[in-house]
Amino acid sequence: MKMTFRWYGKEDPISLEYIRQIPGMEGIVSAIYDVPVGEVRPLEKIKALKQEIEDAGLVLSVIESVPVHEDIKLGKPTRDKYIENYCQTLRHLSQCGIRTVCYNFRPVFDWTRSQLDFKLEDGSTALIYDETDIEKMNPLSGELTLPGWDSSYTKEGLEALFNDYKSVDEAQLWENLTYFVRKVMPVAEEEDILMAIHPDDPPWKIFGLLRIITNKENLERFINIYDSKHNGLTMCSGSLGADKNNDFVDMLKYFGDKERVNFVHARNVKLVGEKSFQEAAHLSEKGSIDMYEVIKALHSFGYEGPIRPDHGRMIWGETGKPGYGLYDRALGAVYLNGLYEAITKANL
Ligand code: CS2
Ligand code: MN
Repeated sequence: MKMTFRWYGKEDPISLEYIRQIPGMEGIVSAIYDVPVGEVRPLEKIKALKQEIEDAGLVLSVIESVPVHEDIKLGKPTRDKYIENYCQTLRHLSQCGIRTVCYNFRPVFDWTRSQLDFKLEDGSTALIYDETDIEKMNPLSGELTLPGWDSSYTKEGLEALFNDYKSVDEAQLWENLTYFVRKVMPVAEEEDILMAIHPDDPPWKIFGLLRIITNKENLERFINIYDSKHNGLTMCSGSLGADKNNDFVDMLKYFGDKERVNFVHARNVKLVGEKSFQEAAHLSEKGSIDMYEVIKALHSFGYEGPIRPDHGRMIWGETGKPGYGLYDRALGAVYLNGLYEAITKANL
């Protein structure tokens, strides 16, 4: 496996120089952030990003994400134009040597949490999801902003979008995903890009909005839409592992053996209720995910692709983007690499 770190570009308070100083760090996961969803990511911008990262002694390993326009998820007639733009972006990325692209297919919101600075017993803070708090929230109030929310939506824009989704049921959302996958994957194959859909985070319906990339059965249904290793998965332990019915390690082995694991996110979560969880340090004993078993699974199918520590806590007084500080994610990266070294040597 190749250890990578998410970096939010020039806006990120963490410098590439610091990231490079994390022992065992090989690559960067980033994106073109200043182009609207649905538009082509221009070649020049990708080249500049790649250059900046290489100048710092790292490589640009993964683009996370190339976001999917809502019209595609809604199956609107305008989707063809946006799908063509998506394919053009893939061609540009390939020209720059990018081989892995992460994306998601979630209506309206990316990841959702109820609190950003929940104090854990050791004084660090973490993101949490509390079912009761979420139920009290009104996403259409026009006041709510949480990480993972697209703050560019106006109140009216959000209302219109919620309305549009009223006519899309689960079968229709699958159909819209199928349409997208069948158009995009031939291009990904031609351009030698491994696509990696990210599971829904959390993996259940939220604010009445459908979520379909949620469990083993649905991941299986997804990979069967298009039979190619290019149509693969981001196995995110914290997203899938938030549902107690998901056996993440079993899923990892299952899809790894089928050569569909194209990217891995390692995040630990502590399940504290039916649909409530706290994000935790990466160590197995701190959460509900056994990281030793996760890395052992990756080792068992000879995973050579990128992995990154997903969210971390805020520790040592650090402030910044919730979930994306330097220190705890760096500790996570080193821990994961340590597990990998130990498992590799034990098997020799
Ligand atoms: C990520 C997701 O920050 C995170 O939790 O795992 O936001 C992920 O980047 C996107 O859903 C991928 O499209
Ligand atoms: Mn993730």
